[in-house]
Amino acid sequence: MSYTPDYFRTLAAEKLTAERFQHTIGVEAWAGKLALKFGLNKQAAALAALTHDLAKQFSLTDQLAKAKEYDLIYYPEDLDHPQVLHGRIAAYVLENEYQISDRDILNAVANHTLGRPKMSPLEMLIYSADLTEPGRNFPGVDKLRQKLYHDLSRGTLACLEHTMQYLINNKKVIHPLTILTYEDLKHELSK
Ligand code: DGI
Ligand code: FE
Ligand code: FE
Repeated sequence: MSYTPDYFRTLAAEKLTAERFQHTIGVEAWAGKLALKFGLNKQAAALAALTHDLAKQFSLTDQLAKAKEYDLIYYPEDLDHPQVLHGRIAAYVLENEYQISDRDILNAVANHTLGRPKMSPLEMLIYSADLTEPGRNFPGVDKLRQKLYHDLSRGTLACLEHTMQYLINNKKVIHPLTILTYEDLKHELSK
């Protein structure tokens, strides 16, 4: 059995709510355009896009339990904010139940919520396409899309800045990985 984008699109349609499925195919479409623009593997982008939120079908309580069971708790903050865990859980399931072995795809899924220092182009692509897919309509999203299409790394930095500002405005805790990702990319781009 080979697990193709078509397979995971059907799985996502079955498992996810209609709204989350719409979001998922929005990420697939936008990630596909960006992959073409930046010379990245379109099939890999589609696979990561279609699977990135698959673990969101589980309740937060179940996500927390699975993350503990699979040894996916890396920071104390993970326990206080279990909504950041679903990417890691999806990547674990893809590797262990679907025999997906492409490390870059697994990393892109695992790190789509918080990023990580030294993200690959595919990881940046999925992180940013998730925030700016066609269904998102927050103020400034078009500017982010333009920045991204122009320059993947600088666009991703702008996405991180947007997310941090959003968290500050809403008095939410900025996860340490979000900060590390931001500082790493900013440093990388200042060289
Ligand atoms: O799964 P999505 O809704 O498509 O988007 P996501 O995976 O980027 O975000 C999932 C949730 O994680 C969303 O509610 C925002 C939250 N989040 C992302 N970064 C941080 C965060 N929450 C906190 N407290 N701190 C972060 O740095
Ligand atoms: Fe997500
Ligand atoms: Fe998402």
